[in-house]
Amino acid sequence: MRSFCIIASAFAFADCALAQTATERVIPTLPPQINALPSLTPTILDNSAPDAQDCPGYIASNVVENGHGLTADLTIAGANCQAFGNDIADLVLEVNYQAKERLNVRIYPKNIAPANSSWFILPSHIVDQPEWDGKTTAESSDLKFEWSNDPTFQFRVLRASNNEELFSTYGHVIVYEDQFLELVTNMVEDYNVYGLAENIHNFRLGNNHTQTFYAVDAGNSIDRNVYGVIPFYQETRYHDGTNTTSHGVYARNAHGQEWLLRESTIAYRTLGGSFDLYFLSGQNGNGGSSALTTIAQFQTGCIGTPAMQMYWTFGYHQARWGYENISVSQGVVDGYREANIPLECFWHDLDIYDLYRDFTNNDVTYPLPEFTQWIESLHENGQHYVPIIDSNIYVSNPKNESDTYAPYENGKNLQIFIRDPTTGDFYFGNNWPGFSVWGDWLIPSTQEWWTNEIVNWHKGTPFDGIWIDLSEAASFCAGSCGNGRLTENPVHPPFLLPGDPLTFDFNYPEGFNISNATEAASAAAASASQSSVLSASPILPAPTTTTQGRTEPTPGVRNLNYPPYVINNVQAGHALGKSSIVPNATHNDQYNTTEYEMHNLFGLQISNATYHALLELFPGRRPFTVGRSVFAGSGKTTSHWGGDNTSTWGSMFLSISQAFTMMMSGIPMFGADTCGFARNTDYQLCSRWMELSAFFPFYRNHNVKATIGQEAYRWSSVAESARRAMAVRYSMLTYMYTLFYYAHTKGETVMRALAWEFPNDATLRETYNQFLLGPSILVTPVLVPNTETVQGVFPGIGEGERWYDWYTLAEVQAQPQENVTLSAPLEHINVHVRGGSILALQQPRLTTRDTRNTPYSLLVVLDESGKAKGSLYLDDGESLEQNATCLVQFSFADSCLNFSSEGDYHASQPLANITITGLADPVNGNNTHQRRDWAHHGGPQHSSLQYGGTSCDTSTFDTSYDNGVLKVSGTEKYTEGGAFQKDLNLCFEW
Ligand code: MIG
Repeated sequence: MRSFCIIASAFAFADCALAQTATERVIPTLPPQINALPSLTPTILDNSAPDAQDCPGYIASNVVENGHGLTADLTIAGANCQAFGNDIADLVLEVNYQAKERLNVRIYPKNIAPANSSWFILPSHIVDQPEWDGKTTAESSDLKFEWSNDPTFQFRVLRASNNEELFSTYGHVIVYEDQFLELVTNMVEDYNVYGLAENIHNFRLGNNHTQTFYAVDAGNSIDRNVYGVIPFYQETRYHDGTNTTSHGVYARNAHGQEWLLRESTIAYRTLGGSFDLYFLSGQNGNGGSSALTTIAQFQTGCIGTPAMQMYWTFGYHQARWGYENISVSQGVVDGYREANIPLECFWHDLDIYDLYRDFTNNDVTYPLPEFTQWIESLHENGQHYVPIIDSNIYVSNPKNESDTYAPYENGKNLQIFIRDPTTGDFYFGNNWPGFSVWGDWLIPSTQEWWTNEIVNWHKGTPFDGIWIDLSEAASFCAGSCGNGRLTENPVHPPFLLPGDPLTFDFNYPEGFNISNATEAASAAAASASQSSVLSASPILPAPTTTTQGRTEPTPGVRNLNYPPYVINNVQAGHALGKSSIVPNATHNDQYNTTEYEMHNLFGLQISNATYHALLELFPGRRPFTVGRSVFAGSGKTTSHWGGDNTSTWGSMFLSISQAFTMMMSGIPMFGADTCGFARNTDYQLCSRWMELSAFFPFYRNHNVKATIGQEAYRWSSVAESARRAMAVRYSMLTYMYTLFYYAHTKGETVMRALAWEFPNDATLRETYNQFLLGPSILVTPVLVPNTETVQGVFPGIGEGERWYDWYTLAEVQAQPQENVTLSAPLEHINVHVRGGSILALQQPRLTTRDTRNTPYSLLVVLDESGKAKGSLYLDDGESLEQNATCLVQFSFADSCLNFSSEGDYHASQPLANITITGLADPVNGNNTHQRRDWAHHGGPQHSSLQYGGTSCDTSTFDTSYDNGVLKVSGTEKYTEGGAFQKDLNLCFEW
């Protein structure tokens, strides 16, 4: 199979895929040359490449201090070195103590011709540019900037309180060329750096990793560049188990770039722009610093906090590429209903379109008005609908009057597409529909056009949100390959695509040969025979490539398509123009900004435009848009999915660290294609993955064409896993929603690494086989096949932490750092609740709407001193601006439960019952607390309830006590006006 992998340019599925079905696509086919580009050696692998550190560096002069920082001139300290571009002799340095916790260092060219400004300056209207708060001074800052001219300009950033060096270019030169910037910081030994999203890599990035940033349409690109670019890292330093410190660095630059994490340094290299560095102290009010504070500072101070999502979006989503028609789609909806598995939202992929053209409907398979009615039937059942929109727009055949495609014609009239510099006409790339153009988001009328298309399309396809795909932006050919060929549309690229003949995917997850030996054998045979048919008569020839090394910088010339520094782009051949709009394509703004500057921003811009279109369509309602390519700040408007992963155990595992990077990047509405996108899944992997993703904010099962179906009801074990995991998820939807409220208002994280919650435990610094949801829920998924147990740690044990099994409420017995073996039958995911938490729960139903209408219950989980607290945020679940909200604070101490709320939002569901666990003495360590010997009495003797200040009769309560767990029901009677309408005080006497 591997030898026929000629799909690799568009689909870096390690093995190519797919379909026995006949293609719907029409020849002509583009010639192979149209996809062929020279194959380049990435500079990091090129031993003959110049070392930019041999450049002369700069000398600072004219230093002017202004109380909140300084400005200076930087002048090149020797001859131009032309390492990977043309040196810029005169630079400006600006240092600003922008806020107590944030220091900014900017270095940019002194003389920028207006027409060239986009080479160097990233506009603040596209990506937020943090500025001085107007009050912080050098003295009041958490941080301290120091510099020296000896031997050339170098700087460092210290923590003011103890002079801890956080960042230092001492001993390294600054390199500033028109296509290459470099600075190098010294790192502490065995440093712990996290973030640099998006990546599919270990959580702790390690001391020997290169993170390349260039938005790319490539599946499962482990350790390489991915769809998103968020140049921010957080560093943790352990100090013998106490007072762990943290700080962060954000480099506001959208160019192609690389971060070279090496043993004692990190080198930061970009293909342009400026140095615009933000150092975050990570310090909270107490002078200590933490990862969570650093991440919050990045969001609140630099990029903006994430959008609040509609309540229903936290329900379960089913997508797939290959739902052929309405009745197949309805079959999926029915399948879920019949299996009693919640289905909140149904998603359609390209299948709904006529010839893959955005905003159309396929007359045969998805005809209107039946299709409209079908979507409305979902709405009637409390379900939702989200379709895909591709980033590229089909170009009408100019010679065929019956082929006028309105979205293109409308955009053409407005002249709003990206241009080909060689012809001055639009840039005609290629994607699913054939020759395609792309909206130029730098001009305002592009938004009007996009809004208009989306609003019109909604009339027949009444969606609730939009899925934006291919926003890197992806093109199947290199360059403006439609030049002179537009009459050939629609056209197929010179390689097989998923769904083409002889592309059925016969790959299964690791371990399938053990769990399903017979099927594995027949899949291997079928795969071999497909391969031999394909090799006997190749459908399409493989493109040929030539080899070319790095380009030499030419004085006065910027080589956009082949910059002298070659980043380690994951695309075969590494060229920037591979599978994307080429860098020299131009925009229609006054500077004719090129894609070279804009490439990494396309995804951010199209998602923003979609957000605004949805606001027009649904005024006042929170837009739901899920995008593939993201940049720093995308979370303010969009959600994100992990892209084309594979149906493998490894891919499932890495989805957790990928999620952590998104939590760090202010894009918490994140989830991976559950059960895996490329390749076939199997019952074990899909069971485990349905369980795992139930604890990710965005919970969607999605699958490629030409593989077996993987809806949760297709295997009894997967169905059972899904029902059980979703029951847990839907019970705690208000908790997830409350976490989002704190993400939106304070930059708190939703999923959390154990290391973030337990910062002094250095043994957790690499851990991502377990994670927390907020501070209170610990998830320990099974990540390998053929097992019924799982190992996990229970952080904090021995230091006063208590953990309880979600299902039994029994306290976990473990030693400090012990890797505890837990029972994990296939349908079970281990979930534990942290002592000290109070969660408001509801009863799981098939939709979030119905779940939201069930009575509340409270789960009180005691810490070692018999206390707990929690909060609950409520609103209408939909409005961008809320008329009324409600924030409830819960606490339990001294045998009394209290809550009170603020705000006018009224949730009418009563409080049905209360469960308190942890009333027995802690099972771990030697913490026997005298004051809790009441727990041995076999339950409370009395209880007293004050609700809204009025004493209530508790004799009708139904109370049970068993082994530390007290259950009280019968509270409905007093709370039928809405559980949290009045303050509650419930005390027990033993
Ligand atoms: O060229 O729309 O990541 O989720 O199913 C592939 C088809 C285009 C890539 C997306 C994937 C989607 C697929 N798309």
